[in-house]
Amino acid sequence: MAGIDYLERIPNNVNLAENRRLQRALEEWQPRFLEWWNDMGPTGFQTKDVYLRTAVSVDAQGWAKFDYVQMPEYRWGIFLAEPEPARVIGFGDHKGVPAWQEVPGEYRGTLRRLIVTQGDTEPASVEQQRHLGRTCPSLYDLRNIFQVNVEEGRHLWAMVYLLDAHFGRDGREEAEALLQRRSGDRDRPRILGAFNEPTPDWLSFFMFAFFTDRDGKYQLASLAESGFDPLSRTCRFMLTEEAHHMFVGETGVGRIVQRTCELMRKHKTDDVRAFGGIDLATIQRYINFHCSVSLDLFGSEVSTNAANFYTMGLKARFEETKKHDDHVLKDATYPVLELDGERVVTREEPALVSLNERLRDDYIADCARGLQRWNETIKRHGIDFALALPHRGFHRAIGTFSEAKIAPDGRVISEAEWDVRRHDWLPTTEDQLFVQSLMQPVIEPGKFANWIAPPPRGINGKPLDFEYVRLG
Ligand code: BYC
Repeated sequence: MAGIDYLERIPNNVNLAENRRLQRALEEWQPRFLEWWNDMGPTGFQTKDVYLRTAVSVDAQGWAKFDYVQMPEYRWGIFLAEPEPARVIGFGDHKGVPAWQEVPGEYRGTLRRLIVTQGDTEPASVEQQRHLGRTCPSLYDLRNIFQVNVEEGRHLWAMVYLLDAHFGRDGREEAEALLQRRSGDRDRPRILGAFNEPTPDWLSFFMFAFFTDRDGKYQLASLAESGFDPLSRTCRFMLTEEAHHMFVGETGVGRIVQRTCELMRKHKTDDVRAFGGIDLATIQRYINFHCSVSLDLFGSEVSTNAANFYTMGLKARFEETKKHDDHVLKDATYPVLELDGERVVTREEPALVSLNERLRDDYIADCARGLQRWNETIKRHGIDFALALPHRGFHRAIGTFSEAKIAPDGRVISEAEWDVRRHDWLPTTEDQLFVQSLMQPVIEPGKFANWIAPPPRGINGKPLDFEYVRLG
């Protein structure tokens, strides 16, 4: 396959130079993307050198090249994973037929909608995080958030490539609209709920990278199984970048937990706020919030949309190819937790309509593994406390549980009890103000804010006091 041409305006491994129409469409979009990046990307720092990783080839050895780059100069490009020779569709009604290289006409609208929904999250997250540079806890963390931001930008490019290459004029219109919607805007919000929530502080950012980026992992993995081969290949490559975002989230929260434990031990108190730490109870409330809004991103428990995506061969289960069943699922069932009046019950539902819930199950199990690692840190410090995921019905806005009030332990409760207890379960204004008060920038190389422990090692073998962002 072609290598990546870095001399081109748009680095790519899709032979862009040979497709003039597509090249022109993307070159017309590029300045508008940069305009959006300048308006809505990270505030400040745009002319600073940041030690960034750039993809230079998609094979295992070469996709991570580290160097100082100014963010607007980042090589946002189009990279698809290597094609799998003779790939066939692995599931649904078209199981066994060669994977599509072109959009099947009858699924055009559905596929476009999926790609647009995926694409919309990428610029949204950059918008949500744009003010955080000003309050970074260290240059190491500052570099990490910018790495995440430029990669989300590249993921937007990935979806815009698909729209421009395969959806003609309406694809171009959708590519434009991706730059027009704005996170949190009342009149033209981003498509999915979690991407309209503010990310006002670094605790929220790390939680977002842990919980919401992890939805990205599961959705991208399901789309990587798609019968539409260009979507599959682009998602496969995006997943390699996504792993770093979840690393930032898990280690970010983990380092906060560690620092909190150190302060608890040192001062022999649970109330570490007086010592500039974030108490475990507050961390738990942030977990409850970010977990619940991210659970909403999987859609309704019982969804004909999800069934259609599957039977059409557009979106599969997590690790579809590793599962040992018929990959058609017409006769299968799946246990789904549902609301039955005052009770939460398990019902066997047809497997096809339960695919959102099944993906949510995989996701919850993955989140639980991360929490376990944070809890090991707490245990190592001899502290008797465990962070927990809230029940999947807690604080939901989408699906069956949105119709009731559910406590974090899974009890269906009255509105009155909810009103009294919600401040114990979700971040309060006071929590937010306290966390905000800690957000003072630390920009001296090798120094870290008091509320977060340093990481065990730097980026790409560099020391912790490396100048990850040159502010001079
Ligand atoms: N907010 O049958 P339903 C990432 C809509 S994150 C608002 O329940 P369906 C990233 C739904 O669109 C990964 N609306 O659900 C992370 C539908 O509307 P229409 C993003 C919602 O369709 C961090 C209606 O409700 N990728 O990459 O089975 C940083 C009924 O839908 C929500 C994808 O999501 C919500 N939470 O599944 C950067 C993959 N939930 O069509 C990036 C593509 C549902 O009736 N998207 N609705 O007007 C999908 O696969 C599906 O659209 C969903 C929803 C899983 C999101």
